[in-house]
Amino acid sequence: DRIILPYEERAKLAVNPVAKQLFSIMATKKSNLCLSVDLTSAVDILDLLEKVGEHVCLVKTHIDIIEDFSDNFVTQLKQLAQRYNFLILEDRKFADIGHTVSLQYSKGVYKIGEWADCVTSHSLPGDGILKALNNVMDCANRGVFLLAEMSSAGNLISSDYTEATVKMAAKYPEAILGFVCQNKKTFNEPGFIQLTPGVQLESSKDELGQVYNTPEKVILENGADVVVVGRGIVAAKSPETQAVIYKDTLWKCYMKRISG
Ligand code: S5P
Repeated sequence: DRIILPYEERAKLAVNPVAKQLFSIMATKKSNLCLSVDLTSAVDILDLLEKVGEHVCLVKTHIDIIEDFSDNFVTQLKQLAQRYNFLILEDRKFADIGHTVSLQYSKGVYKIGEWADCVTSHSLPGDGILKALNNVMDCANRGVFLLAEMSSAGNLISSDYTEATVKMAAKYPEAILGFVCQNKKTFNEPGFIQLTPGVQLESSKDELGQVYNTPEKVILENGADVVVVGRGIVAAKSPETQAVIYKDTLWKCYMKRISG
């Protein structure tokens, strides 16, 4: 059962090197917290990461919401990642035909492939999307989280879709870090990582369909390995204090889970 294995053990079972690295960073930093820095100012993002970088294993960006994007932002982001030992996930949610996705990944203003350790992708278009990413990425230091489920109310993903997504990933194991999903039954492979968003300290929802579960629920019941928190930290009065609270709470749940 993957969910009772410690991250150190799962690092050894991961095929993709970035997945190995993420498991190792979690074990070293004692943090399974992914911060979703959904802010629109580059300066604000860098300020925030200066304060909370030491507490997170992964930083998730939506690069296309930043109003003052520049290559210098990317340089500084990479420096912070190095200094605080976290990885960068660009939450691009690719969803087009393979050819278009390979261009979206490597070209344009953002040149995602140059700086993001990993990206998110939908499986909707079929396995051409993974073939494209696999071709354009260097899987020695890049990888993909595939969306197998979503957190939002009323999303159209069915259990058949989820199952087919996991099967699709099995065709490109060297490119895949794991799945964005909500349920521990989604996959068994211990070398893959379960990335779970839709988390706050109290279960609740926002006014646009987002559904929040608690750390206990997502880690102990639902099998989350890395937990994505956005507004729970970013919109707090003191994001730094709140990041520590999330980090400690999430880690305690993980420790409880692996101790059986
Ligand atoms: O199913 C999903 C998948 C993702 S990647 N539900 C999500 O909410 N996300 C992302 O996680 C979403 O795009 C956002 O960046 C983050 C959740 O942010 P929060 O502020 O609701 O915690």
